[in-house]
Amino acid sequence: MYFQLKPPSIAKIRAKFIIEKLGNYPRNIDNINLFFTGRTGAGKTTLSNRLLGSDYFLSTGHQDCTKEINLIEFPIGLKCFDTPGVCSDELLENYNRVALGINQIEDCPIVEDLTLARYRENCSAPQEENLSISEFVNLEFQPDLIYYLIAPEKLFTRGDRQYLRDLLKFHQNVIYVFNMFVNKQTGVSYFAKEANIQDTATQISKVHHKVLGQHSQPVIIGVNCFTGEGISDLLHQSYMMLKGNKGKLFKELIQYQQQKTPDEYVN
Ligand SMILES: Nc1nc2c(ncn2[C@@H]2O[C@H](COP(=O)(O)OP(=O)(O)OP(=O)(O)O)[C@@H](O)[C@H]2O)c(=O)[nH]1
Ligand SMILES: [Mg+2]
Repeated sequence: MYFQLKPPSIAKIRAKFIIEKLGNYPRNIDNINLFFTGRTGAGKTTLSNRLLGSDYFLSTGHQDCTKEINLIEFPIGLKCFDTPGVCSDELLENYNRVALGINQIEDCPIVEDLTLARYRENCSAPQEENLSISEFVNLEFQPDLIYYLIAPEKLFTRGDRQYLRDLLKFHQNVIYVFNMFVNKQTGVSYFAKEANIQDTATQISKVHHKVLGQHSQPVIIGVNCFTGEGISDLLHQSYMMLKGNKGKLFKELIQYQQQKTPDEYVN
């Protein structure tokens, strides 16, 4: 075959409009601190890149095994934090815990300082700062919303459950994002079996109910961080969870995408 024509990806087009809207947003919003957390390799950095439509981290080679706390700052007041992964290395997990303001794991090296890498639009390299824990705490980056990335084929084991228990004691605005891995060439989903997905969801629900009570329903959604499928649902759930002025930004992002995507797709 000489030519292989593929239709454009709607998910990619939509992601492009997120960054466009954030760049032209007409007014400042209340500060929104959005955190990405989850197990090492679950897809935190890939999702932040896909969501923000720009390969911020890839360009500097920081995407694999994030060790610093990476912060993307948008002039309108949105801050996105990509944190070190949990459940692989206890020291890395303690960095994650410090970033989110939760208790560190005892009996393992305690973190006393950290590196915050700030990425800003149009800057090729991040600005890195070494901060003591108290200096970091004084910056008051309280999470408004947390995307908890989960690779369901890896299940939700004891370490994950312990981490989630600790997280929920401090923060309740958590969206559980199942990253449905796809083959990068074909875009076809693989790995996670229905039973894995069910089992992981059940384990999460148990911990969630135990810490927050039976009335609190966990918000679990499926996305593919690589292709961007499911991101519209993620934005919608973010709007529902944040509500008020902060939630409005997500609503406007969805509306902007809905307005612009059909024309761009046809073109
Ligand atoms: N094949 C495939 N690879 C994916 C997909 N999503 C993410 N990946 C890859 O999985 C690897 C890990 O993803 P990352 O986004 O770096 O994971 P992370 O959660 O940021 O990991 P840490 O920073 O180490 O905690 C990367 O090499 C991604 O390219 C997918 O849908 N399909
Ligand atoms: Mg990462």
